[in-house]
Parts: sequence; C-alpha cells; structure tokens
Amino acid sequence: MSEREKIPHYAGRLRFVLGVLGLATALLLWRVVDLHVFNRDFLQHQGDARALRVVEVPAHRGMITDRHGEPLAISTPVESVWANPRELAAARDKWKALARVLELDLRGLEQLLAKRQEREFVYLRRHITPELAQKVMALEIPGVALQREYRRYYPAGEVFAHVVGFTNIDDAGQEGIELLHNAWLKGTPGSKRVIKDRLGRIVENVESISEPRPGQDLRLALDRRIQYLAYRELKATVSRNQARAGSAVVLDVTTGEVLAMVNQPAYNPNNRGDLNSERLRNRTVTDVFEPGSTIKPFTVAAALESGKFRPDTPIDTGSGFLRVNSRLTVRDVHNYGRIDVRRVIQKSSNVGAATIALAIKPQQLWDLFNRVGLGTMTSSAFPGEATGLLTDFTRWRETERATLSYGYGLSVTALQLAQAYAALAADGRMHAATLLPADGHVQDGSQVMRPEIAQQVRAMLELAVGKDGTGSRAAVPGYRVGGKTGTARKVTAGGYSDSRYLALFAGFAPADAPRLAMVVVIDEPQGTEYYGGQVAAPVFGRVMSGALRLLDIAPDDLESLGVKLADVTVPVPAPAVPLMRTGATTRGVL
Ligand code: 59J
Repeated sequence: MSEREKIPHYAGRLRFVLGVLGLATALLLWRVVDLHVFNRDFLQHQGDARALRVVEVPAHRGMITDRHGEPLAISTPVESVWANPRELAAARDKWKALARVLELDLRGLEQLLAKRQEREFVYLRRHITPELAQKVMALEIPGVALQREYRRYYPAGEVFAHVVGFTNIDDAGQEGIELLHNAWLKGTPGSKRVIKDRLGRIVENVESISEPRPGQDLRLALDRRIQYLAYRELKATVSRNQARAGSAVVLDVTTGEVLAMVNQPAYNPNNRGDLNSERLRNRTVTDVFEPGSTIKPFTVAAALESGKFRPDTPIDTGSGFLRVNSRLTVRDVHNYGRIDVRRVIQKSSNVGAATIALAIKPQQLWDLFNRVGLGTMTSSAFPGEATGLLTDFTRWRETERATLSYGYGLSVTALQLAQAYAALAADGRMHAATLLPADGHVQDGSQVMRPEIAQQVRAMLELAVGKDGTGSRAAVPGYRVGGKTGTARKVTAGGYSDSRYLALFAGFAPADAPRLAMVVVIDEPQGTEYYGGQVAAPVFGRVMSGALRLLDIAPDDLESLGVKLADVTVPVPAPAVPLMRTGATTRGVL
C-alpha cells in the first residue's frame, strides 16, 4: 500500500477550513472599508469628542500709566503648570523629577495630589518663565500641561504702591486703582476648543469660541517725576526722624488733579511677602487726624467773611493763655501780646484763633469748614477712604468753638486738607481732588469763598513762610510760597500725649498765582526736633522746589535768588520779517 493510501483524505474538511478563512478575511476587509470609508466622519467626531476640551483664554489686563504715559502697572505673559491628578497618579516614577524641575517640595507635591486625586485640574506652579515651562514639558509626564496667564508687574515699585495697589494671582484688583478701576482694566476672557493628546498637551487649536477682549489702559493724573521726588523726600525725613509714618499729597490747584500721593511705610508690590496693614494703607485717604494749626487759615477766612474782622484787626492774646471754662485753657508756646489777625497766622497763636472764633457765630465757622470739604468724603472714591468728622455746629459749646478754631475736635484726611488748601490757592474755587487726568475738561469749580478773602488769607500764609514765620523752612528760592505749620499732640488713652506728635505743613506756590498745593504729615517724629516747622516744612520746601521746576512754572521771586530786575537782560528776538522802512505801509507785513 502506498503512503497516500494510508493517510485518509478529507477533501471536504480542507474546503471547509479554506472557506471559513476566506470568509473571515472578507469580513475583515469589509470592516476595514466600512470603518475607513463609510464611517469615517462619525468615528473622527467620536474620537475628537473624547480629546476635545474647551479651555479659557485669559484676557490681557490694561496698563496703568502716569499722566505722561509712563507705565506703572503692566501685564506680561507667563505660563502656569497644571495637572490632571488622575493621569499624573499613573506616572508616580516621574514625580521626583517633576518636583525637582518645578522647585517644589516632593512631600508637598504628594500631599497636594493626594488631596485633589478626585479632581481633573490642579495648579502645580503658577507664573513661571517660558524657559522653566519648556523644561517641565520636556519631561513628557502624562497629565501635566501648561496654561498661558498674565502676571502683573509694577515698574515703579514702592513709590506708587499705595496709589496703584495690586492684583491677586488671578489678575483681580485687590487694592488701590487696581481695585477701584478693576472693571475697566480687566477685559473679558475668551474660550477656545482644543484637542489634547494622551499627555494632556494641546496639539491642535480647533476653533476659537470667543476671542478674549483685552482690558483698557488707564492713565492717572499723577506725575511720575513729582511722585518720585515726594517719595524720596518723605522717606528720608521719616527715617531721619525715626517717625512712625508719613504722608504727602501734591495737587494741581487749577484742576484738582492729584500729581503726587505718597506714604511711609510702604511695600514692594512685586514681592508682597512682608505685607501688613501698616505698610499697606494709603494713609493720605484712609487715615484721619486732628489738623491742629493747619486749620487756622480757614478760621480766619470765616472771620473775614463775617465782616467782623479784617487782616489788621487787633487781637489781644493776653499773656499767652485764654481760660475758656473750667475744662479748657487755650495756650500759646510764646506770649505774643497784642497782635493783628495776620500775625495770629504768622506766629500760629492758638489764643488768637480761639478769640476770633468765639467772636463769630458757630454756624459761620462750620459753614466755611464744610464748604472747603473738611470732614466730608472726597469724590476720589478711593478704596478704604475715611470720611473724617466735623460735628454739627448746633451741638458745639464754647469748648468746641474754641478748640475747632485751632484744629482740635475735628478730623480730616491729608487729601481733604490738601483739597481745602487748593481751594484757598485757587481764589476760593473748589475743584474735587481726582486721581484721573482732567485733560482739558476742567470743571469751573464751585466758588466756596470770595476771591478777595482767599487772597487776604494767602498773604498771611506768605508771612508764615517768611523769615519771622513758623514755616520759614518751607521757603523755595525763586518763588513766593504760602503755608502753615502745625504741631499737634496726638490723642492717647489718657488724653493728649506729652510725647507723641503729628508734625504738619500745608501750603501752596507760587503765592502770586498758585499752581500747586501740598500737605505733609509726619507721624510721631522721635528726634529733638518735632515741630511741624522743623520736620514737615523742609519736605514741602524741597518737593515744591523740584515740582515747580519740573512743571516749568516761572519763578515769581527773582530777588530771592540775588537777581536784581535791572540785571535781567531780555534777549531781543531777530525780527521774523524785514523791518519796515519809514513810510512803508503795514500791508504785506501783517
Ligand atoms: C502743641 C496741642 C492739644 C489739644 C502743644 C504742640 C492744644 C490743645 C486741647 C504743646 C506741642 C506741645 C484741645 S508749637 O501747631 O500748640 O508747628 O512749628 O497739641 O494746644 O489745646 O508740646 N506749632 N502747636 N497744641 N494741643 N489741645 C505750635 C502749635 C501749632 C509749632 C511751633 C511751636 C500747639 C511754632 C500744640 C510749629 O501752631
């Protein structure tokens, strides 16, 4: 028997197996064609739907600038690293490298991921440089991705910190202008659909659902140069006198624009680690104080308005004290005897001011204080602004009438006081203090005092800065200056303190046609010198001197520079057109 005959031949079985294989192949081929040709769109969509995400596109926050467009707050693009904790859990072996590159504590990272393990999103580190972001992505860790954000940067640092304020890490205004004008600055975030790969990285921008609308820039009234000058002088004085704090405000009296607004202590808005309420406050608007003698010009203005007093009306300041009642005796530091109203201001006589106030109606004093905005919220709308306090005259007894006249029993902010001095400087026209530029749209301002009265009081304030006045150290070479000193004992638990003072100066320049008003407050100077005339007046003098020059305001007192008017030679400009010969007509020349 041959081999062939020995092995049974199952021809039917072979055909069957081949048939099954053939059918299977055909089915597979059909499926391939089906998926790739007939179901292509459906499947593509299903796949995309699983990898497609809608992500937010942050909007660029508007820039804050000074009046000349110098940047005070700007937003720069940065990257933030985030993770999907579930996906990242699958790559535990990479955590250590991740922590190292991100400069995070490994234990902290582990705890963070454990706490958020049910979530799909957690920030690992925000606002990092593009270089660091590249390094993180180079690790190719599943579930780790980047998000574009904006970081706020404050080029002027502590100098503008109290005015500009700052945003939080989510770009929302927290303090100052950043908070007050948040809606204007912030813009609207957009959104887009993206495809993310297995690692959560965006591989394709599919479509923009809505474009981010950038926020708008905001220009402030402040002048960076004057602000720096005021800040430098205030800081030096606070430090030299080991004072607790200090503030200064410079206003343009013709518009009410705030040109400088500074405080000590301050903070660095770019690095807010050491932030506390002492450093944070914009004291020029949040803190109130008893203005002491700086109020006297308004007492005198009310007296002049009453018609009962003139600048040369004599006042008997007696032997330096005035007993009002059993609870109050008003005292002067020196005995000035019989002086006129002008000298009451020049020498800062408390007895003189009280005598004047007791001779006029309480309502007349209250009215004037009220009209110049003392104890009334300004319209700056600054966050945290204090109202101050001026009680109603119907509740004043003799004690209040006397003490209010020299600045006790009412409280004001530095901004309010500056605004009141600006009204005096602007011939009685009151311009609301504003942090935004007037840009030619200057309101006329309400007339809160007759111009002649403002001028008479200003002349007295010039005497106070003269060589026999209390404020001689506020003088500015080349310019006539007016202003008032004040040294006010602070209220403590046991009444007025014997060791804690506020040194004050408020004034304006040039006295002839004032452009600037300024208030300086030094809180608790500790040195042997602590009078307003010694501590605050020099700050005024130095800042005003620089500001007047920066603004190109013509000197109105050349004699103080040792220049005699006869010495001044005015260069005669060359004629732009040929001089006329005698007999020529003017036609053709004009
Ligand atoms: C003073 C006050 C407190 C409150 C007095 C300052 C009163 C008063 C009760 C003694 C220091 C001091 C209502 S002084 O501002 O008169 O600025 O250059 O604090 O009088 O009655 O050891 N200022 N200051 N008074 N209180 N109550 C003068 C004066 C002022 C100066 C100097 C010397 C006070 C000329 C203040 C300055 O004009």
